[in-house]
Amino acid sequence: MAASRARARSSAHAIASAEFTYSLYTLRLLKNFRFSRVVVSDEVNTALCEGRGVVALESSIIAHGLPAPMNLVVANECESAVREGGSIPATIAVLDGKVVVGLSAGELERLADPSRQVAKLSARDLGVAIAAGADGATTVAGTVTVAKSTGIDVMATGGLGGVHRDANVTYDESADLITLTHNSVIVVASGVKSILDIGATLERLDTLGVAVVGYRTRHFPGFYLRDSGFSIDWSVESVDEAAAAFLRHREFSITSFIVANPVAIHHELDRHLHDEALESALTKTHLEGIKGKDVSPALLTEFARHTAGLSVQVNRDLVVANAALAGAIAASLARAVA
Ligand code: PSU
Ligand code: MN
Repeated sequence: MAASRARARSSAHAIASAEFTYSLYTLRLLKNFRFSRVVVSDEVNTALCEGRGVVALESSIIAHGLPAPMNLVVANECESAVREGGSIPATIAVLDGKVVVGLSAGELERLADPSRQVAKLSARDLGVAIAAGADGATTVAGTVTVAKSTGIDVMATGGLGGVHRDANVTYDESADLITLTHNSVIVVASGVKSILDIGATLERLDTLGVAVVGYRTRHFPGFYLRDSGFSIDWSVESVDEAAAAFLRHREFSITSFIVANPVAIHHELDRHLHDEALESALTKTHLEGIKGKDVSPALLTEFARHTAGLSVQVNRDLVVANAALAGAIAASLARAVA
């Protein structure tokens, strides 16, 4: 008797949850139809509907941040790393004026092809690029914006944009920062790029109310280096702790939640070489009068030249590690809200 009641209860529950999943599917289909400028891949769509972990990956690092042909290799490595972490990767870009969430292998290749000049799309560029029917690769700001509107809670990148060293004169502060004030997602990054004014960037993140926690560290990472010299107030010791802290954060704030993950010990750049390369990169871009969205790619390129490619290898190692960690955090988050 008791057993049959339990069976009835559990089958009622199964029907209710099937209906719920079904209505989520319908909702998402309708949404896709209504906003047909956004194309979510079948795999990502199914994962979202089933409540599995999904990680958004940016594409500006592929099109503008890393040299070909290694950029495509890294893009694929990031996707595999997310899968190994237990989640589904969704690399995001704009192709022929459509926002694609979950690029196919062919689409990734197209984006990584250096002979195609794809635009660098921050959040403000999305609508204009779509209307123009353009191709574009999304920065952290662009990616987070699309991720949030698609229902993806976690993204991974190499290093966030931030306040540039001469910002007191140029006002050059990446739109990544302001975008993190109104998109409640987890962003896994190895801190901010070391070409920036890291202290000023941390102050801005504080002012803007963006949460920052170190992953097993209280030292804020310096992108190519494990330690930027700045400390962080909070750290988490596991992916479950990161997911739980984000869920609590989201109850009180609409801002993003940065998980700062330092590059592995054996992979960091030699500090002396780093400082030399930085000096040289800053001088060169200043002398050449490089401005706007070309600043970050130009600094990264000069860094690579000065370190004979070592910096690119470090960038690769750290972004793949961040994708793996993001995959594990997204899976934990999915379990926590199931
Ligand atoms: N992380 C990397 N390499 C990159 C970037 C991040 O390891 O190239 C990109 C991201 O897309 C980030 C952008 O949003 O650089 C910042 O550019 P800007 O400073 O112009 O906002
Ligand atoms: Mn800028």
